[in-house]
Amino acid sequence: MKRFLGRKQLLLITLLFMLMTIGIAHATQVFDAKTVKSYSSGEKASYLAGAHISDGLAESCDSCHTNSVIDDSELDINAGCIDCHGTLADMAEVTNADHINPHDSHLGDINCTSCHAGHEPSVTYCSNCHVFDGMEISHNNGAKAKSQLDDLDKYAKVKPTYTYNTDILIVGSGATGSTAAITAREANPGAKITIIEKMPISGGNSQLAAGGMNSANSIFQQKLGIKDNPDLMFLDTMKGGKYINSGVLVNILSSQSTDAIKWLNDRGAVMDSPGMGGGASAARMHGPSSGAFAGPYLRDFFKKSIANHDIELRINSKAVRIVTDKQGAVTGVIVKGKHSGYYQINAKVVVLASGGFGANPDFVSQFRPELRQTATSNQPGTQGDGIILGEKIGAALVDIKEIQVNPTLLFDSPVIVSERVRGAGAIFVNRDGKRFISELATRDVTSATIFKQKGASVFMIFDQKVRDDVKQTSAAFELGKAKQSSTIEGLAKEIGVDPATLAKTVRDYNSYVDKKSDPDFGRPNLPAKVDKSMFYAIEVKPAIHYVMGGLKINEKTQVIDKNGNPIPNLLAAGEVTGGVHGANRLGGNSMAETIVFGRIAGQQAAEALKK
Ligand code: MEZ
Repeated sequence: MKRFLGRKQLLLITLLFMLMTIGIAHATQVFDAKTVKSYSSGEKASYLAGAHISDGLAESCDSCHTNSVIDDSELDINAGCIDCHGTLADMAEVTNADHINPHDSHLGDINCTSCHAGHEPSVTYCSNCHVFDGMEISHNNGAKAKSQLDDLDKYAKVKPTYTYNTDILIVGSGATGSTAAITAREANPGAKITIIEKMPISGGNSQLAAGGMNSANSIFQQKLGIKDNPDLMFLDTMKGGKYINSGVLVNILSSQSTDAIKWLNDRGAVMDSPGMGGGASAARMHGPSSGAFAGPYLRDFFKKSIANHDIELRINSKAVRIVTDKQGAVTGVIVKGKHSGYYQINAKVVVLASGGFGANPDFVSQFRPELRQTATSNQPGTQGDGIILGEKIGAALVDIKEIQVNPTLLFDSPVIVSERVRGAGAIFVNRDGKRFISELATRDVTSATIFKQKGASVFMIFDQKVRDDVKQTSAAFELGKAKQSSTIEGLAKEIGVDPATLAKTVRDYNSYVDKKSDPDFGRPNLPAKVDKSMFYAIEVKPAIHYVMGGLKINEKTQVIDKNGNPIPNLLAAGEVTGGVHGANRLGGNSMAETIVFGRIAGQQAAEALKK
């Protein structure tokens, strides 16, 4: 045999044989008495593995782990869950709930293990936003995800145990990272493109977007005869940002926004319904006309596109350090895989698309201490990792103190009631039953004014027409947080304000709609009276929604260092960067930024491979 096989081959065969033996032993091993005992009583019995063992549903580790090596994707374990319990859609039929069905949600088709953990208490992604009464999923009692904030310093010295090579590495799987990946793939069909996502679910923060994406002079505005142009969007954005934005970046945003919506449309994501947003001179916030929320709609589109474009997506994979060579050029990233541990991904170019830090109270309160206790609309992964990682290798930061507080978080819930609802005709009233601002003022002004109202929360009042026209009120109804009545006076009683005052407020407002002018607060659009029964009220309060600051980039999305030079091989786009929105972002400009700058980053990454 030695004559035919070299030393290496022999070693390989021996290794394979050993692995097979271990595999067989593993496959046939049933739980020993100690394991059964430890998982059958006490805390462990309530974890999924424990519950399965003590209920006699699992005979051995193999009942759940069909593969002895657990991959970060957790696909093998999930195949096991599906084998016994059916798909997510099957489970949705079983858990068909009154209000919210956790198995049929805006998060789309996700792994069972995104919410259910085997050997520790489950921390469901969705319980960060929702409270499911009586939900016992082995067993978290509604626990929120732990803050992902861990001092990235502790990773400074970790040693990767193996390396992996790719051409373009994208950190973050939201709209920006996905757009960059697809653009790079279209520009370079042969490149290896990898996206890493630290959360168990892809889609980032942008998958929670409700309202839509700004685009000036879009194909859809043209069809509807809406007069708008990029210059107007530029002026609105600069004014909204209090003129501290980078004019160069805003010019790119507005001038390329027209094509960005067409880019999506040409690939099957149709954002054909423009609505009005705060601080905008035209209805340019585009969402799908089906009324679907823009974020989940685009997330589904991106998920499919990523799969169809042969782009590798690694979930449960957190970037913990950017690797540079002696000249300071980026050569890759150290990753902490949930199961695979620390390893290094070498890449010719790295794109940071990892979002902001709105869910990180420690980060936020460094700059705005008064916001420490303020709620957030952000998903729990929005911790500022990319900003910290970039800064550690010398990236400059801009506008880092500029944190956006969105005025309309649904009370006692992290769901934003979209600006489109006000754009379609909802009005604000305070506890005195009076309007107190133009409903389409910019977010900074509106939030500051709401903080000054009694109770620091207010009501959005609207009628059946608005409810039918914009679906973005639906979360309030699904969560049981909307009040309703067939009369304005009845609604006033529901929310505890004086009926006669609220009736006068609505009467006055309706007369302004007739006159097309709001003498009280100068609201720029008065689309419809509040006069079609039923009438509704939703209590809202301000919440941290977005961070305007981040890594400094140039017009090519190259990350700029503290000396003003591009850091070689490092690009960034989206909320991880600063400069586009200045001191205050206009609603709809974030989605526009993800597509516009995601495309530039993708083109630049593909370009970099040619060098
Ligand atoms: O861009 C946003 O944050 C946005 C449009 C939010 C919303 O009100 O829907």
